[in-house]
Amino acid sequence: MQPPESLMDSLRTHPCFNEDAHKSFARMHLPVAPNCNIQCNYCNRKFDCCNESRPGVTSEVLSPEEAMEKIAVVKERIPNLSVIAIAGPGDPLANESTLRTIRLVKEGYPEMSLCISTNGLRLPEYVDELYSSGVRFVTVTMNGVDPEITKEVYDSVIWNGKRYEGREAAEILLENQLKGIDLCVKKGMIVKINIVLIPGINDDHIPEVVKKVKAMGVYIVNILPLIPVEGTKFSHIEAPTSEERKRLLDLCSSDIRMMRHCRQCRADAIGLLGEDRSNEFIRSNPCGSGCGPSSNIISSDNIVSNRMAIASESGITVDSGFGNTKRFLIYEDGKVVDEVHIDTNCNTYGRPHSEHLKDIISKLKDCDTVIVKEIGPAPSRMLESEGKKVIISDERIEKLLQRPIE
Ligand code: CLF
Ligand code: SF4
Repeated sequence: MQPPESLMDSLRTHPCFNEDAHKSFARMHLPVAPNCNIQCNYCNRKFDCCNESRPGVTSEVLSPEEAMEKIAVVKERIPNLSVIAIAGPGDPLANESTLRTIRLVKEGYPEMSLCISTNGLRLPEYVDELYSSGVRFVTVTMNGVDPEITKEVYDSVIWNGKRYEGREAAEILLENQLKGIDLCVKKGMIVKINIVLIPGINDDHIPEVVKKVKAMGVYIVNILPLIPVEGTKFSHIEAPTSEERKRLLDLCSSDIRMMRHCRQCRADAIGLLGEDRSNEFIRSNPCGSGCGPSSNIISSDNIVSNRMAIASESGITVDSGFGNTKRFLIYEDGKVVDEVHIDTNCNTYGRPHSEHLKDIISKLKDCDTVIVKEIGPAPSRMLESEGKKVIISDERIEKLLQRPIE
């Protein structure tokens, strides 16, 4: 189906919906949606590592406000960013923060195309709001149109506060997916269907799914190979080969436009498809698995080489005072090289505040510059007596580090 004329420009720059755009235009996923309302038998969102790339994985979950700050940083570094999307790590429509984020993005970055990827369970009730909030690209992951087949794909569905399993769960999900797709198409949104190819479960059924969604006015279909993940019901199923997937893509391409360049992105993916740069922008190293602290958001141009401790909980601005910060990010040559955590509950155990300050200072002993949002005269003197430079600032870290520290 031909998309509305008014969306042709957005389509021209969408790296997923338009293969010609995927080498020149970047997308950014905002991981603001941790909750999910169904359980797919191939999904395990507990595993979280910055080295793993697949849907459902993220290195951090952001609030809408943090997501906005992150966009500003990413936009400066990736000027060809054209799409802002919400794709998890759970289901966007099972999280209130999704719509709040979308509205903020629409207001702050009206030039961006907005995209969401959902399981479709709550799509019918959100179509109007998504549309009025500027979302024009919608992906629904739909693994079958026959509940007898899809009941094998889903462990459970939470609907109206009740948990369903088996055929009943599959019927509820399917009814909402079809209704949601229909409403989106009628609204003039561009719809993509993702189908996970699960050998032995839905492989023979996929052509029927494609025919059905084509008849409904869906623009493009994406067949993704199952990634067998540890700890899931489908961990024992072997992933389909690229030949098996290609055979299906070829078979179905006479019916509808097929996506062949999907990279099965993480929920916090950033950059061109195939060149994920999310690791550059995470605020800290949360996985502790040897990935190393991110060299994130910092440009090293014009930076005087020294070891600086910056009080920042957001990782984006200098946002905390010396005595109450939960952490210092340690920078060398403009890059994050370490992180120092401060126990801010210590005063509740009756220790004098001066002990707490001494503790912090000893943790920063090998830093020559300390940058904080605020600091009292006593700790400031203590630091200076140890030869450390104290800078008070509430600037963006990136900006701050772009000029030499005198
Ligand atoms: Fe993200 Fe998905 Fe929007 Fe693209 S990804 S929400 S449509 S902006 Fe793209 Fe990644 Fe494949 Fe998704 S390559 S997994 S299809
Ligand atoms: Fe995981 Fe997405 Fe399925 Fe939810 S809908 S269980 S997040 S794959």
